[in-house]
Amino acid sequence: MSQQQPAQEQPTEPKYEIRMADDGMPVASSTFAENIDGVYWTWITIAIPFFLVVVGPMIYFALKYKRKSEDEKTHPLDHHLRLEVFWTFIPTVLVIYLFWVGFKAYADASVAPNGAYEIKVTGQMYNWTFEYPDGTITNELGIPKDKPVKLILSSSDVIHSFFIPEFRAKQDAVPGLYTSLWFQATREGTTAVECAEYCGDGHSRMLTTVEVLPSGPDDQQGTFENWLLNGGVKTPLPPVQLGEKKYNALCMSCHSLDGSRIQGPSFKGVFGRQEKLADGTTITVDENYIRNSILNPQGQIVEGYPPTMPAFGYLKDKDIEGIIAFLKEQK
Ligand code: HEC
Ligand SMILES: [Cu+2]
Repeated sequence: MSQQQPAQEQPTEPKYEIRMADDGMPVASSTFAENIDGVYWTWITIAIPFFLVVVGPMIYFALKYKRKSEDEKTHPLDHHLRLEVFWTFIPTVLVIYLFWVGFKAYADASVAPNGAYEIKVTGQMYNWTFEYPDGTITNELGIPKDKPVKLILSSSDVIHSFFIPEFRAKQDAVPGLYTSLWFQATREGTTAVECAEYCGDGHSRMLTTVEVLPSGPDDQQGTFENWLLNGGVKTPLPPVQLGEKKYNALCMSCHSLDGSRIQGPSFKGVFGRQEKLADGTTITVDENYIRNSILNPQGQIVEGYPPTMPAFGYLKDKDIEGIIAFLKEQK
């Protein structure tokens, strides 16, 4: 059923890019990211030499002093107080030091500063929604640079985990519970947001982006405030592009563009298609059918598919029109 498409016909992949630093880690793009990397490198630099110093001689001695026969005498020396005090003392000091390093970084990363900008985040199989204080709802996070931001997370189905690798920030999103996560971004640009808790077969595609914008007046192009005023876009998009953006954020995990079946029917050639429904009737896919499928997916179920599509009641008319325009393009 799934056909290979020539490369140029592939849908343009959304950019879920993570910028990488020279040390092999994602670029540290939040105020506490370097602290957290510091903990990591402290542990690594202490753990690797200790591992070698302990395990190396252990293997060597185990081989060298292996008891060769039943009547071979073991060495009478089995205790050395000074040596034991010595090798108990050093690890104790080290462990206390490592605890302190880790605890301090954890405490800094856990407590949001007063007055942080609050955004409500909801995880759902398989997308994220962000709700801003002014009521704007988006599927891609936009935040001001150099300002503390606090996310209040929850989930409408199973446990997800909200993860921004560049920020070294991760927190579970749990149904029926609010958790929180804060950070202050230090670098402009766009980076990936991942789901870090296996949540179902669309988990690996539960991706979105966070765009860090300079803070400034809301009538100035390119600022976070202007972005928010425009409903979460830098410049208002033409319908097809808006639809593509919504598709990437909300529908891609279940509907392909290349004819292959994921959870739902492919959108390849969807517009104008004759569809057999579970109740035995046949319909033609038109604007109203698509609109109803988005707002009330349980109303008409395509035959042979499970009724698992969530409703997207919060989408604005403009978004739905964009999606319809985008689907018409999928010939
Ligand atoms: C969790 C998976 C899932 C997501 C996410 C999802 N859908 Fe669906 N969708 C389905 C399934 C399963 C069906 C088939 C059963 C049905 O008709 O409800 C379906 C059916 C449809 C249909 C009818 C298709 C046809 O061939 O008749 C349309 C249109 C549709 N979805 C649009 C969307 C749009 C637009 C989005 C994003 C805003 C979306 N869906 C997101 C699972 C999903
Ligand atoms: Cu998830």
